[in-house]
Amino acid sequence: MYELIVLFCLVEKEGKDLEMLRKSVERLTVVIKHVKIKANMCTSASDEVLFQKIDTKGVVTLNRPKALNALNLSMIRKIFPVLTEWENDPKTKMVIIKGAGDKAFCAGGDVRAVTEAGKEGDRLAQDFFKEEYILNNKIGTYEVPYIAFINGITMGGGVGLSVHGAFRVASEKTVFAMPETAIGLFPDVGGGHFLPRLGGKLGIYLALTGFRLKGRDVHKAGVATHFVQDNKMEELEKSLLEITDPTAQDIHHVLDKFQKNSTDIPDKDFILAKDMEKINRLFDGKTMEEIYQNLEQDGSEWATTQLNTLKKMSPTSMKVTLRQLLEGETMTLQDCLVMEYRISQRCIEDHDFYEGVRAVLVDRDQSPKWKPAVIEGVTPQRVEWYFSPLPEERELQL
Ligand code: QUE
Repeated sequence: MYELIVLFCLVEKEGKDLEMLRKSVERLTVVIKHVKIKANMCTSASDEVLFQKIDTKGVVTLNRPKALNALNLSMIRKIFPVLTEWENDPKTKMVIIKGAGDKAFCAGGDVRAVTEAGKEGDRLAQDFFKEEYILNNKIGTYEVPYIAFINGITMGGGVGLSVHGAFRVASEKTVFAMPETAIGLFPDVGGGHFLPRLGGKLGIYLALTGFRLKGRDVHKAGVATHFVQDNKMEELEKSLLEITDPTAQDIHHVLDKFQKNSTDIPDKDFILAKDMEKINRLFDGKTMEEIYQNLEQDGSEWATTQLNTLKKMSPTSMKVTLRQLLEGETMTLQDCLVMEYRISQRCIEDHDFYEGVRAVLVDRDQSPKWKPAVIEGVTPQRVEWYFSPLPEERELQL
């Protein structure tokens, strides 16, 4: 824009005719376009993802604030090649990912679009999960320090864009959850890998109940690597971008410094500290029936509350999730994603995912009619089917 104004001034001064002006503007427009492509910058407000390369650092901004930056297939298809290009460029020393707006980092995957496609037998339902998990794996194996600013709603698909990376910075605005059992899905995007690696049975508890962690608790649970208060986030980004040729250690140092200075937000005990003994004991079961029995036998108010929460979730989702996390505990991220891709495709072939999205996100009546309606109705054979291999050519390959 500045260039255009300068050009207009020059033309005024020198009294060139209109045709020449038109040609000059045309040439300049082409030049600006090329410069933008070269700099890998997309500045149009309609772009769902923004990319900036600031000398040796890349910044990705999820840019659908009205949809809480929910991740759709076209965003995945924009992010993956840029992350790959940056990783392959030896000059890249750091990548930051953040969400536009002040509400969300990323509220999840665009599961509504996926279920609509699934009903029509559209490829999107296969492609979305496949390409999303390939992106999760890229982040999990990224060779350049990757920093996710998760200061806002971070659920499902948003967790997959952050938790496998080297650094995750939470603020008091962070709300973290893996809420998929409420929509007949399961905690995918590598949930089978990171959830069982949180302390004790915490991951199983978070996955089955969809419990929301907020602020410092996201850090205390081990989901975030750092806590920095929201009003310091901009300054944090600036400080990170100012480091010349940053190493992981330099980044650590800056994050630690900002965390130390985030004392406006009071530090309290971990919200689940008082419940961890019960979580570790009562959510320690090989089957959902065992966990239900543990909670029933305990009979405390807390246990009854948990039981009532679980009874609202998809029984199929819960059984599949429990097995996914128990198996995932000893599996690589890659093997977890292959397993999760199989499960995702079975969700598309089954009933509860459609019913859950309808009840929670479409009609919003919050009254899903699960099939089967109770855990006793979900047979071991049915669970087995969710984990069974796909035809060779449909399997996720990493
Ligand atoms: C459970 C979920 C999801 C959810 C709500 C739940 C989920 C998801 C979204 C979501 C939120 C905002 C959007 C959007 C989707 O909500 O996975 O497209 O704009 O993606 O209770 O699992």
